[in-house]
Amino acid sequence: MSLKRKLAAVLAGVGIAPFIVVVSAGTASAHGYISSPPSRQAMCAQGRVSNCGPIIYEPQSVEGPKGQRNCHAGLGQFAQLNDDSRAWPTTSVGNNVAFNWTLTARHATSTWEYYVGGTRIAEFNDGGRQPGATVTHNVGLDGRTGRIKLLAIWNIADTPMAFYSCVDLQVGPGGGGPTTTTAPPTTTTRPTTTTTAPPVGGTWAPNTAYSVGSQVTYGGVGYRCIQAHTSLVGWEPPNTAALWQKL
Ligand SMILES: [Cu+2]
Repeated sequence: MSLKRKLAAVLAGVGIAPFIVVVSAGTASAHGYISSPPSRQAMCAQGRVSNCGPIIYEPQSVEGPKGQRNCHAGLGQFAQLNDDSRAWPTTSVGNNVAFNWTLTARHATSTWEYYVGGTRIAEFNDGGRQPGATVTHNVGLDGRTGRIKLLAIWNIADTPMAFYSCVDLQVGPGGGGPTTTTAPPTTTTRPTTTTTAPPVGGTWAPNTAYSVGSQVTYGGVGYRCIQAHTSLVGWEPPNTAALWQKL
């Protein structure tokens, strides 16, 4: 191949790759939510709560104007998330909790806020920086015990919008230790409040590197990978046409 043609081929490749990324970010991968301890939308997406509505397909999309104090960003299609009369499972924690966000679009961030009741118990100021694909905050619960509903808010720096996640917690007495995910090697029975991947049915899994041509199943349907990537919760094949092609 002549140098000119080589160069043209390289440029064509470079031109296509960013285009694909833009398409996938614009369609299905927007935004973020608290994945552990599982937020209400995570519980729904993992199938641990039924009759959740369309949130099961896009737990990362609870986006609404800033300044709200609810679990559903004021969105009618996600109203179930704000229904406290539902039997939301809790996660058992101590008095300090590590909240992990899964961000499928890394928006420049002003602040992260954490509320219990009407009280803001923590705030993290990112000053407009772009976060990584995952973000962890350690939050103290100030001696609260028993069942609590925590509301976390991700405030975007360059839009009027924010993302809302409610997490139902059972706060143990005498806490102080961070929430851990270490599995006891002993015979101790452990409550099934884990942060493992959702049992969605199929061979697709989050946090997995897929190369072009890899084949998976999801929801009873086969898919072939058309762009190499590392999967994330929220990037399930039905949500990411730029990454997966139906077989
Ligand atoms: Cu977004």
